[in-house]
Amino acid sequence: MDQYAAPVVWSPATRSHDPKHEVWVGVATEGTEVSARVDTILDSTTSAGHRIVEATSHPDDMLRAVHDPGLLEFLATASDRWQEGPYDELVGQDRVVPYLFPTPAMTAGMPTRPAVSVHADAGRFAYDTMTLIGPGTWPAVRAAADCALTATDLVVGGEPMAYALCRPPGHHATPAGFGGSCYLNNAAVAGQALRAAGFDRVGIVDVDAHQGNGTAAIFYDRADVLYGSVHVDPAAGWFPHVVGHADETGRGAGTGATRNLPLPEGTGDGTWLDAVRQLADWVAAEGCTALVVSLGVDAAKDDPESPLMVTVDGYSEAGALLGGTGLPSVVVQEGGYHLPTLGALVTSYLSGHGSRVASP
Ligand code: SP5
Ligand code: ZN
Repeated sequence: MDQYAAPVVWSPATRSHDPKHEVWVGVATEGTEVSARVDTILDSTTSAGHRIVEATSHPDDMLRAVHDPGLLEFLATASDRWQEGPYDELVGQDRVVPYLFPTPAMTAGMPTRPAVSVHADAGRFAYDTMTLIGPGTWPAVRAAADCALTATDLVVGGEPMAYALCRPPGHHATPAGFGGSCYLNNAAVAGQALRAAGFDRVGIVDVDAHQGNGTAAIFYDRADVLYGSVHVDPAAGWFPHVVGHADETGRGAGTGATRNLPLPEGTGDGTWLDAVRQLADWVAAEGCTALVVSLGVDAAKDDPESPLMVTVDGYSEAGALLGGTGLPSVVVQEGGYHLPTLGALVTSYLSGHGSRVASP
């Protein structure tokens, strides 16, 4: 059988987000979630013979089904509010950075109202200081969601799999919060769109090095969308730090519909693939009729953002395991920051997944 050349859905607008820097432990560090990620993945997938498809614009309904409207409104307007000043003049800084966080530690059950100043209001939605908003952020964020929705359309139309080259990534975006380089949850949007298109039960398998706390939060109480993740153990001091432990398995109607498989630092192919296999078997056994893969390739051994040690062949085997479910699949790009190997890791995953699907 010829290798199945999965469609790669992208948008030039995803390049317009430039984080410029991330404020990490109080220091402005160079951002790792850079637009060159798009170009290297586009180059590799083109060379590997994939069909390159440009995303089309979609309405907001699927975004609104997984996110609070307040988050969408904030993200769409925050940069304009910041540019109105006086931040550029005062501090020479044109990115939206949160200044205070109105967590329960501050509000203590008191009545509160949204802050008028955007630097204070940002903390109503931002949960870290690393995920900055510039003038090009919202067009890219919205285009990334369109990539996920266009890839979903292709799968609904009969493609056995489609890859959404989403950037910025999404799996850390919660119902009403952004962080971890993520603004809107592209994988959750795809999962919701598959449900809306008539797939009864959707499985989301997340192989990014970090647990997708946003996706977990969005579906924690729901039985119709399963979420399973393999990631570096947050209890070992890794992002997202406060969630992603093995005993978090869902709540209410969603009890049992979440699985977290944390792994120790230094874990390589063997143990990591055992966990991916468990998640693939789980979504198939639970009666899912469609699959979303949160494809972070930052579990790779050369990646600067995680201590996992997965190889390029490991990613191909992960693709074969998830493709082996036989489920129609929307594969959504998440993290992955080592530019020299990023493209090869993505094409390796896609070739593994594609080796298990029949051409339409
Ligand atoms: C989507 C995704 O992979 N998000 C990654 C979120 C984890 N980022 C934690 C960053 C920790 C600080 N990294 C230091 C590098 C300074 N630029
Ligand atoms: Zn990650």
